[in-house]
Amino acid sequence: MHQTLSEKAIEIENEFGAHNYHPLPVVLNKGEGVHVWDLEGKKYYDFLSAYSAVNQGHCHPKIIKALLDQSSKLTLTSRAFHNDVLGQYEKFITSFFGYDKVLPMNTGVEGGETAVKLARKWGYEVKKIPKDRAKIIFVEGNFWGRTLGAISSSTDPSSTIGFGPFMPGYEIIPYNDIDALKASLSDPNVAAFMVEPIQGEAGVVVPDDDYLISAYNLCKENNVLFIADEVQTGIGRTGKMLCCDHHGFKPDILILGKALSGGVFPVSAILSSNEIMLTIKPGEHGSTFGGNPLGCKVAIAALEVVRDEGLVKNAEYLGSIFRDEINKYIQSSNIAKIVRGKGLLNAIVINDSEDSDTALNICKSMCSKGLLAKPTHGNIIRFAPPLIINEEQLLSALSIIKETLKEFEI
Ligand code: IF1
Repeated sequence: MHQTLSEKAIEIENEFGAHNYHPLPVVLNKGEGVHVWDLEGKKYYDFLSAYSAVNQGHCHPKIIKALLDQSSKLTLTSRAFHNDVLGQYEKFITSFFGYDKVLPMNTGVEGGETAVKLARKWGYEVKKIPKDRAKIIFVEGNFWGRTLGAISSSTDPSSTIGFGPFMPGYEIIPYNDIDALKASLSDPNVAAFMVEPIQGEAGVVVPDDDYLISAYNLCKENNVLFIADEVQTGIGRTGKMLCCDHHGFKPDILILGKALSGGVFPVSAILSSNEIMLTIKPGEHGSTFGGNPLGCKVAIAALEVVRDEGLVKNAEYLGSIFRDEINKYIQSSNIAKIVRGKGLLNAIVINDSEDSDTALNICKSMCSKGLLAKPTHGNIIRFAPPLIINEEQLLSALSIIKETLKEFEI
């Protein structure tokens, strides 16, 4: 029986790869700007952006140039020695975000792990919390990766079942509930509160306008560090450089990842003050690739693209068009219930139960019409195109989305 190139590629993956994902049956082999192409040459709008890692668009020429130039010079020294790029990058990124110091890592979850270790260290050395008693407060619905440290704070059974036992010293409270946070902070052993300013995986859950600033102020009042996980919301995605910028405060510890490299190379970073960052002494934390010259050059280029191409403003402007258009559609729809988000991080909640496959079928239908998106948590579809998208492309993508929703109207 004739197999397409994509079917053949999927078969090979099934045969030789772990089955830890269930992707849409599309095999991509080219990416440029807001578009990706599959093996059969079909062109798609990418409305997932590798979960906000390609904010700058696929294969951005300036970032690729930085990658190519550096990759033929020096890619990795380890931190056993210095290299001539790391200091440049550290100076650039600390000034870009307004922090004293950066600790360079690779993946987002390593960023989270580093933030938790840093907060604990600060708790013992500065706040004088008794040895091994430090607590970190997390919120229900959080997602910061797949390590044991990360899933220990998860309330999602698919992240936790079968992977115990878990990390001690964590407390989980409801999201968007200031009273619950206030109660948890009465414990003098709390070192930090770690939270996503908008919960990505939970389904682009946007808290009340005053939640984050109130939480930040409560942390200050209780000598607790506020850790913002901006791995998905950061770097322009929500229409501000950082999502916390919508709320007028700077987190004590900032975690960045994903778009920090424009999707070209794994780069993550933890930014903080001297007082906090210097509690970690030489040899107490790091990684083989953390701060490698290749990733640093790519990250500088990736941040310059966001700044120089006005991607933050573009996300703000086009995101409001996206939500306005979908809200208009919702007025006369019984399949689309809610649209929510900030900037170009949005989601549509489908009027069906979490375990229905309506959202997945809508995504499959949009895929056939040339738009890629993926449901999260059953009945929620996330829409997050690269921030370089223009108004004409957004409107054309919106017509695909609305045309597809119409097919599913009851
Ligand atoms: C997968 C989810 C998104 C993140 C936040 C830290 C990390 C992530 C807010 C860890 C990573 C990725 C992981 C990826 C899919 C994607 C995802 F669906 F899994 F939950 F975006 F919502 N903080 N999110 O969103 O960063 O270690 O992955 O670099 O696991 O399939 P990482």
